[in-house]
Order: sequence, then structure tokens, then C-alpha cells
Amino acid sequence: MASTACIFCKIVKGEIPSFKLFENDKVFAFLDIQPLSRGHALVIPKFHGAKLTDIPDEDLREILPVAKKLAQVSGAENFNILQNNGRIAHQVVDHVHFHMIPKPNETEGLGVGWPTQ
Ligand code: DGP
Repeated sequence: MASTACIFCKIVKGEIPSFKLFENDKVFAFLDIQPLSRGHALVIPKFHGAKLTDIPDEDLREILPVAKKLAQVSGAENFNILQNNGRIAHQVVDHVHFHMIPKPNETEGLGVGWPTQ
């Protein structure tokens, strides 16, 4: 299930430090180390698979509710959710991850409620 070589599996196991935002039995969420905006988070299945098509439906079903919760908790009014599959599609880390990228609000800023790196 987990891959010993995978950096995101190591993050899930606590072998590589991360700024954890959420965890349950199927999902782990943490801040992206190369944020595109303040509060840029990654929501991942604990199940190891490189691409969306490798992940069981029961694990995938847990992802979007967590992204929704992060959006609510953060207070971000504007955000993108993005998931890359394959090198041509700009995937760098071969463990499925959903980017949750808050976007600045011109008048009020990001409104991101969680601490940032
Ligand atoms: P992608 O291009 O969709 O595969 O995005 C991979 C993201 O993973 C990229 O935004 C940077 C992030 N990332 C890579 N290594 C680490 C790490 O060790 N820790 C954290 N928190 N994020 C990482």
C-alpha cells in the first residue's frame, strides 16, 4: 500500500516533516513546500498510487470533503483545486495529490485562517 521510496508516503508516516493540516484514516493534508500562494495545501490519499486512476474509489471519495473543509476553515473565498497526472501535465511527485490553492482577494487579501510556513 505505501511505497518506501515515495516522499508523500514518508510524510504520511512522519518520516519527513510536514506542516499537517488534517488527517483521518484515508486522507492526509499538509502545506505545500513550494506554495503558489499563502496557504497552498496538498490533500492526498494515504493509499499510494501515482495517478488518479490508481486510487480506489473509496479512498477518492474522502478527498473532496477534506478540501471543502480546508476551504471553509481557511476562510479563503477564492481558490483553485488542481490535480496533475503525468509529466506532460506537470506532475512531479508520483503520489496522487490535490492542490488547494487560495487566491488573493484584491481588497481583503487571502483570508487564510491556518498558520503558514
Ligand atoms: P505536482 O507538480 O502536482 O506533482 O506538485 C508537487 C508539489 O509537491 C509541489 O507543489 C511541491 C510539493 N512538494 C514536493 N516535495 C514536498 C515535500 O517534501 N514537502 C511538501 N510539503 N511539499 C512538497
